[in-house]
Amino acid sequence: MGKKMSEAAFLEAEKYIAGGVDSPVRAFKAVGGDPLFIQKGKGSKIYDIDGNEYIDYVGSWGPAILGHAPEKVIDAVRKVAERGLSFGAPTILETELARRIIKAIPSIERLRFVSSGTEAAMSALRLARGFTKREDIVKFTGCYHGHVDSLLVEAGSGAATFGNPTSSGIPKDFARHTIVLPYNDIDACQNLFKELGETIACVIVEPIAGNMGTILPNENFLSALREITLKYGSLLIFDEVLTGFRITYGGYQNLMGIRPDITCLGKVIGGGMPVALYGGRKEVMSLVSPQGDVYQAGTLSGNPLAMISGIETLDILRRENPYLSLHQTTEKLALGLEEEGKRSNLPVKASFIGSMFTLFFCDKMPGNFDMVNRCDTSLFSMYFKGMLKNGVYLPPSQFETNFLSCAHTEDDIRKTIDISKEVFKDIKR
Ligand code: HOZ
Repeated sequence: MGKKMSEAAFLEAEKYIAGGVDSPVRAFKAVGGDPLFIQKGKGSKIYDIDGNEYIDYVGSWGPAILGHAPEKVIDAVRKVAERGLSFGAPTILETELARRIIKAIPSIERLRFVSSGTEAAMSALRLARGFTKREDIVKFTGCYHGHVDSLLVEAGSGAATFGNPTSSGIPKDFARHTIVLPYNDIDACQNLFKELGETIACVIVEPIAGNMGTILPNENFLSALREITLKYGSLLIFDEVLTGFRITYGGYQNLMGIRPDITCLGKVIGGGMPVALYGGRKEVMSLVSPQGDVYQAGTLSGNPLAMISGIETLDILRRENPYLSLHQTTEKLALGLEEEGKRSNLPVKASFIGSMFTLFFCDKMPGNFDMVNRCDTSLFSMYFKGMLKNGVYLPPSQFETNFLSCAHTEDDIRKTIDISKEVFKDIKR
């Protein structure tokens, strides 16, 4: 597969853009090689500027649940664009999208749209601190909630990929109030609350961790977090930026029957446009400015193009309810890959739920960040490169989640498994 144009484009980009990319996970630093420059996408495929076609499992890191360039969404965005791109004043579209989300997720009674998951998490923390008048926050190792200073501590995603789970440039004082616990470790959480419960404003968690690869919560982990936070008057924040409208129509919390106090959403709710939100109980959300004194704002928040893209995406998902079928397709793919890996005597473990999956190069299925860190990233790199060479675009890191879309076909799945089979054979342990 020729990559000359992408290579040249990257050299040019590096002259102007820090590291040549606008988000670190796009670079192929962890796996070696240069990133592809994408020309277009359609359905389950993306095409680079050299004209190569790839089956895409990055899906824009989560938003592309309908596949690339879904006609109805594109048409709707085009129509709204003709009326103007941004007004910095309310439009009815914001209410339309908000109504759909509130109807789908019972714990959200009021919400505020922002433009990225980072903003959503940052604002949710501020709100939790404003509401409880407490300062400490609890997060879990390997969970990633965007690049907020106080949350970029022992974080997953690009931070973990590049071996800097705690970023430099964050004053110690900013992270002083961040307490980090192992994911899935409820005893650690209980012990912490016994000691410091009265000072903790909130616990923030990805209910399914997706930024250290896909790691499922142990049974009772999330319900125990709910119980503990209620007992001590702390707020529970579910970061469902990855899982919102991805696992079911609503949040993963719908399936668990848990009501967090605040939820962060992003990705799917914007259908590929920059949209995120934080929302929760009326009583808590009423503190947000201008009603209350917790300040948060944004020039492009609730942008009309982003709103219509979200509305159309959610309407298609509600009508078509693809979630069971997505889960079955993902299961077939993930288990198919695991089986082929094992046939080649490789230590592979497939973790999956809904349309999210990770193939870990590990002897044991990881349940937390420490275990993920014991996976063999050099085997992963070989696998990634082999797949890419044969037309399959995976997230370029062992610490990320693959996403399927409604556009992935039986043929895509079969091809991906067949290609993997050959790639696994070539991987030398
Ligand atoms: N949460 C996404 C990756 N895990 C973010 C994508 C990015 O950092 O660019």
